[in-house]
Amino acid sequence: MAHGAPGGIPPASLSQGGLASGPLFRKVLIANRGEIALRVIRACRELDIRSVAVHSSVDTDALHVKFADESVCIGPGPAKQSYLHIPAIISAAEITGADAIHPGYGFLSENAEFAEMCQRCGLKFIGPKPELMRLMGGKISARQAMTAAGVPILPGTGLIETDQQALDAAERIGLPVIIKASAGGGGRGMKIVRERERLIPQLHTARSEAQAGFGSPDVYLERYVEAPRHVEVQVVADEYGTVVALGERECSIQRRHQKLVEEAPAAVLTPAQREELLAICQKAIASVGYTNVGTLEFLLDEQGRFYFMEMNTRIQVEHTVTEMVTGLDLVREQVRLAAGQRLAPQFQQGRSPRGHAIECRINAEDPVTFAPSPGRITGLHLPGGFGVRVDTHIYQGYVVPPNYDSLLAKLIVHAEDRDAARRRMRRALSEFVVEGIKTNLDFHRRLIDHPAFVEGRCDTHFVERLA
Ligand code: MV4
Repeated sequence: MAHGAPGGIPPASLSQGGLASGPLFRKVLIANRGEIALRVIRACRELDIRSVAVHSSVDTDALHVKFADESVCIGPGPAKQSYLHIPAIISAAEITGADAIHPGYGFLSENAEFAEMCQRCGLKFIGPKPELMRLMGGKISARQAMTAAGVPILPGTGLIETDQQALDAAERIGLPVIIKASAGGGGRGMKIVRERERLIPQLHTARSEAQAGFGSPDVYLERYVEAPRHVEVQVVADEYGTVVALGERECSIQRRHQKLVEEAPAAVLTPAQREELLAICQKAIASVGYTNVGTLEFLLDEQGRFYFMEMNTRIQVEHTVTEMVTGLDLVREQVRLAAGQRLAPQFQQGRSPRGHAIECRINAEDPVTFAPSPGRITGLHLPGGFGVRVDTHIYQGYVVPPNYDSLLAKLIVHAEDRDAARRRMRRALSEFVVEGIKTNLDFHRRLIDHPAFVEGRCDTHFVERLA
C-alpha cells in the first residue's frame, strides 16, 4: 500500500501528457551522460518534449548524443571542465533555447547553487527547490528536520564544536560510535570509534578530512550499528501538497559504498514494518514541503528497527526497481511535476508492490582488483525476453572512456516473487556478453546463487566478507 494524502488546489490544467494544452516544456537539456541521459531523453520523447544532449569531447560518439534531438559539446573529458562546469551548461541551454534542465544523478544533481543558477536564468530545474536541496544536503540539518517531523534517528548529536562535547556525547550514546561529516554522503568521511582513547584523535582526523574532502569541517556523532541493512524509501510530491511514499528498496549488496544489487520490495520488512515506514516518510516529506522525487535512506539494525540516515534529492540509479513493481514512470513524473502538474492519479492510488524486481549494476571493472576497465567493447550481446529490462548506453564498438564512473548497464528483472526474480536474473546474466573489457558479470553470476542471497540475509558487509 502506497501512502499518500491529497493536497490543496489543483492547477488550471489537469492535462496528463500535456497534449491538450501543448507540451509541458518545449525543450529539456540533459546535464548528464550515460544510461541516465538516455532514460531522460526517452521520457521527454514520450512527452513530446525536444531534448538537448551536452557532452564532453571524449563523449562525441556517446549514444545520448545520437539519441537527443540536438547536442552541444561543453568541454574536455575531465568532468570539472564539462559535466560539472555550470557556466558551460547554462550557456548550452541558452544557445539551444531549452526551457528546463534535467540533472540526472551524480554530477550537478544535488548542487543547490546550480539549481539556483538555473532559476535565475529562467530555466526550470527538474528537481526539488534549492532550499530543500540545501536542507537535506547537510546531514546535520537533515537529521534535525527529520527528527522534528517524527522520523526515528539513531542516538547521536548535532554539530560537535568541542572535544568535551564529543566526550560527553560518547559517554551518553555508548561505544562504538561513528563520526560523520555533515557535508559528506554516500559513506565518505566516516570514522568508527571503538575505544574511548581514540575518540579525540579520530575527531580531529575526521574534521580535517571533511574540510579537505567536502569543504566543511562540520561533524557529528551517532551510535554505530555493526551489521546494518540498507533500506530506502522512494517519495514523490507535487507543488500542491500531495505526497506519496511509493515503496521501499533494499540496497544492502554494496562494496565501498557503491551499490551492486538493489531490489524491491525489501525482503527484510514485515508488512506491518513496511506500512509504518512508508507512513512516517509520507508525513515527514509533507511536513517539510518537499517537491519532485526523493529518497530517504534508512539503516536497519539487527533487531529490525529502522533509523533515518540521509535524504537524496535526486532520481537514483536504482529508481528502476520501484518502477517495475509499481508500473509507474518516475522520470516522466519528475518532468511533469517540475512543469507544475499535479501528481498523476495513478501515483495517488494506494497499491501494493506487484511482484519483485532486482537490479544488477554491470560495471567495467577488473574482477580481482576492482580497478576500472575502460576500453573498446569488441563484442556485445544484451539479454532480453519476458520480464527483462536493460538500461544502458553501450553498443558494440563503443569505447568506454576512463574519465567517468564505470557503470555500463543496469540489468533489471521483474517476476511474481523474489525467487522467480532471482531465477530470471540468473537466466538474463547467462545471456549477457561483453567482450574487450573486464566486467563484474561473473561476480553477479556467483552472487545470484549464493546461499545468503538466496535466503535474503545479506547485510552491508556481505560483499567484503565474500573475498
Ligand atoms: C552507519 C553505519 C553504521 N552505524 N551509521 C554508509 C553510507 C551512509 N549513508 C551511512 N553509512 C553507514 N552509516 C551508523 N550509525 C554503517 C554505514 C554503512 C553502510 C550503510 C548503508 C549501506 C552500506 C554501508 C556500508 C558500510 C557502512
